[in-house]
Amino acid sequence: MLKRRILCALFIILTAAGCGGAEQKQLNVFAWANYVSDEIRSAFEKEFGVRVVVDTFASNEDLLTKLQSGASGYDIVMPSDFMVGIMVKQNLLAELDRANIPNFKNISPQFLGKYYDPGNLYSIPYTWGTAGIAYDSTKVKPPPDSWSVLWEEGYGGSFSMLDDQREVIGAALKLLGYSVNTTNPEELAAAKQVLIKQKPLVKLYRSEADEILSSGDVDMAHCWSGDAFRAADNRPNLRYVIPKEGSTQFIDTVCIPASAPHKELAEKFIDYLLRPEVNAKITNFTKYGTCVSAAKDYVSEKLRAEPGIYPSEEVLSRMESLIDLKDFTVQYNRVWEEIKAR
Ligand code: SPD
Repeated sequence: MLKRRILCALFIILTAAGCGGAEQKQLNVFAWANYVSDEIRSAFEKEFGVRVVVDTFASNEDLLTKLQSGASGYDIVMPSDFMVGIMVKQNLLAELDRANIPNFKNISPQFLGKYYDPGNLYSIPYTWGTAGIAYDSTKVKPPPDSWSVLWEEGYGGSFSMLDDQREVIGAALKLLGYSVNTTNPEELAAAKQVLIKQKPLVKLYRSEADEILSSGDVDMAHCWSGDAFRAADNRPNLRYVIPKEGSTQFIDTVCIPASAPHKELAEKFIDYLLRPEVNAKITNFTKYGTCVSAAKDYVSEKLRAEPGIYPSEEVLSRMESLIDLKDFTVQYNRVWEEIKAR
């Protein structure tokens, strides 16, 4: 009897201390596909004695819709640059407690204080990269240097476009010589027309281009840089090009939703990601650029020397970051819906 009472008391004490609830010990992450490796996930689980569950999304708009629909249950989300600003305005993100993120000091200053979150009150940079074209050099000849290859009849049915409205409309705008952030209705209408013309040639719209390039489903893909190099590990004939007309450049971030059930644990996770050795593992896995200077020492030499991952200043000067288009966003939404519905 005494033993049972002692056990009961122990159970109540542990539960009140938050040690007994299984719910307290789960970190729910909502990330881009192939962004959080099993290695990172399980090492964090082991060190912190918690469970990490990772779900994935394919575009910033999908992530926004999920957060707008109410308590998502997610503790960590990974919006890109322009989407951070949109989410802050809609009160969807929690302010980060820097006291719980001492490794914030490891972030390279060039990735801090950006337009989308000037004080980095809500976001820390995770990786950075570009959008371009990955192609099988034995099948796509001569090597493409322009977005126009994605409009060539001869490649009809053999390539994919990202399933991401700002990126796809952005590629069409660049093809036409316009800004990816245009709010000129005529320029947007012209982009819509070329995308409608392109649609019969597109095998599929898919953001996880690394997967369909690796499996051989497509020979060419509009994709993000890291995904092209991930696929090239499985298909060595793949090459990545940033078209001469220019393209988009992005910083993907780590944030905590305002409704996160486990904010402190989420901050511990963010701090963990900012350890140089851990951050280098992220880069070695995702093949995107690191935002932590000391991590570069642990990044594989091959990746450090890859101009498709760390482009020259000349190439970077042709890139644009996506920005929040405010009220004009509805026009882009409409164009995207029309293209997808055809
Ligand atoms: N597999 C990881 C993909 C990361 C994509 N970042 C998207 C940037 C959108 N502008």
